[in-house]
Formats: sequence, structure tokens, C-alpha cells
Amino acid sequence: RSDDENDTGLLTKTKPKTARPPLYKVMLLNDDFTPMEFVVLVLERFFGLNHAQAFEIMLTVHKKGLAVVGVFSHEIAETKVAQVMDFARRHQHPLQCTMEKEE
Ligand code: TYC
Repeated sequence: RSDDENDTGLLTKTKPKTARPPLYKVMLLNDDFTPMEFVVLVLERFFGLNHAQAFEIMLTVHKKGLAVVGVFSHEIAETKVAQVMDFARRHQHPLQCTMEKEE
């Protein structure tokens, strides 16, 4: 049989699959020392959120321990994590930002 003919004898089309690149969740982690307003600033500056959105996500991290702040390609996610970690370090805050492959 041909590739496009299955065991019922029916003709079917096998759709060529184009693999999509994996996406990565970027997460902020809570800590006891980073000021709330600094986290809001981070979310506005590096994730393009408005003040209300930034405040809401900051509060979610504060209450739940962590939250996803965005989903990006590997390269963009790495850049966001590096920008946040560098900004926090320069201001001597222990804020942690990590990335994880989305399933
Ligand atoms: N828990 C911090 C405080 O009470 C605020 C905070 C929120 C810190 C979110 C980190 O990712 C964070 N000042």
C-alpha cells in the first residue's frame, strides 16, 4: 500500500507536522525582603505590565509563593530572567526569577 492508504483501504492524507519551538514560563518567587514596590517596578519595566496588572501579580507571588509572569521562547525567557536577576542584584534585593519549560 502507499503511505496515504491505511489498512481500511481508505485514502488518507498525512499532514506534515511542523514542530513548534517549546515555550518557557518565567516565574517570580516570593521572599521576605524585596519591597513590594520594587517587584511592581520589575513587572512594569521588564514584562510590559501596567501598574494595576503588576500590582496584582506581585500580590499573587506574595500570597502564593510564586507566579508565572509571562510565557516566552527560550531566548526571550533567558533574557528576561537575566534582566530581572541583574536589576535585583544591583539594588541588593534577593528577588529570584526562574524559567521552566511549559508542558
Ligand atoms: N514578600 C515581599 C514583602 O512582603 C514582597 C514580594 C513580592 C517579594 C513578590 C518578592 O516576588 C516577590 N515585602
